[in-house]
Amino acid sequence: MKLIMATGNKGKLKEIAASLGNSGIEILSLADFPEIPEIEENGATFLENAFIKARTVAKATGIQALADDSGLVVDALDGAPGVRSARFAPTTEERNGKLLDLMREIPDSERTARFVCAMAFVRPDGFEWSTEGTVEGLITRESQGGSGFGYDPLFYYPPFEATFAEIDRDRKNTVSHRGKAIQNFADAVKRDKIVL
Ligand code: ITT
Repeated sequence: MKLIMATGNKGKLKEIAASLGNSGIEILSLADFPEIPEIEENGATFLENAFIKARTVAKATGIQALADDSGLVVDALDGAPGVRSARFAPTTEERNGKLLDLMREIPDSERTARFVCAMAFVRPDGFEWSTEGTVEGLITRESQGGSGFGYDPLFYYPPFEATFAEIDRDRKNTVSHRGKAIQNFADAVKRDKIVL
């Protein structure tokens, strides 16, 4: 069966494809549908934005869609960058530099943060389902590691004593916000709560 991942983010897509690797699901992405215009993510929450993306893509293609809206929530910054994680600054480098700057004076004990991932599944017949995954960590004082994407080099995960950019994709998927959300999706498919 076909499933469109309603994302243009290659980092997300690789993680999701790795998690659903043996499921028999044929995963397409927005790269396969260049005619779909850019989707405006104007929701107030991760979940609202995930549904905006999944509904738009399911409607435009007539194929069931799964969307991931995610971001980094930093306690010392009152939850920023949050739903604006992708728009915090123009490039990944600038976003990460800006976050490090804003956190410069924050003591170690107050550097707590979490990644949040809301996932929304929408079928063209109107069936909808959603889930959320989170993972707790700390914001580093400098960029550490070269794997992963986005804010991964700044997100220190204490149980692994490493940032998400210092571990490989499969290890990240075992504990990450996205790994948890996609596992919930796979479980729901397995238990026939979602019929693809
Ligand atoms: P799509 O909307 O096309 O899926 P996007 O990159 O715009 O792609 P979001 O709107 O959900 O996605 O923004 C997510 C932001 O949070 C983006 O800047 C990511 O780099 C960051 N982010 C989300 N999950 C992450 C992860 O696992 N590791 C590092 N950064 C992450």
